[in-house]
Amino acid sequence: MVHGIRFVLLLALAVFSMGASAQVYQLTFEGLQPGELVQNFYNGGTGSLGSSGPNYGVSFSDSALAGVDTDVGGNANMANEPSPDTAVFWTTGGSVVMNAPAGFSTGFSFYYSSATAATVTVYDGPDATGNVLATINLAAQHDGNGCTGDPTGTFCNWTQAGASFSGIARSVDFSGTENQTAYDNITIGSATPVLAAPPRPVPTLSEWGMILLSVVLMLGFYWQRRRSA
Ligand SMILES: [Ca+2]
Ligand SMILES: [Ca+2]
Ligand SMILES: [Ca+2]
Repeated sequence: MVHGIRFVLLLALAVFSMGASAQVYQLTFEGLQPGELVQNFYNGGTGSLGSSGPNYGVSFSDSALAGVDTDVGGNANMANEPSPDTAVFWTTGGSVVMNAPAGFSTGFSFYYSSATAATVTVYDGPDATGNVLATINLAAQHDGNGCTGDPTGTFCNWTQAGASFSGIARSVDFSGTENQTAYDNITIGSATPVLAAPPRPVPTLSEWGMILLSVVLMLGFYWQRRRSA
């Protein structure tokens, strides 16, 4: 029995020492004001109008701005956003780049609504440079499936898309046409978008190791008490 416990303990320590980072973050863009540039809203700073969100170490190039549903007094002609009532889009600059200097692994995903075909590209370098880790091609679908909703909005059909990749990603290029593509529930670290809001980080391998270690220690004490009873 003691040998068995020792083995599981060593296993837990091995998992603990791997220490891989696999946190999942979801960007819902809620909290930004209509037309506010996202900028450092998710980077420990603020958007262009002073709004601040959780610090995920993620920033956006200057043209990225918040679209808030016109049904709630905003600036965006949309409906059925996966997290109401704010999404991200842009009106100048051709595309938007998201930078995550600390890097992320495993996968990348989001919901989108687009009147044109678009492509999202994940890179291992900053500012859409370095190796391409994943390419996600998107079809136009913004008013598809006969969608209606909340109560108005032409960009009413939202589809989830994403990709798994190996390596460490540091930037993402969102293409599409200005004013024709919107993104929401951008999920860092997962090939499928996380729906829970607010986002909760999933336990990392090292955290799983700690959980396993705790269970093993509790079982160990239990067995010892039984044997000495
Ligand atoms: Ca809405
Ligand atoms: Ca609407
Ligand atoms: Ca949202």
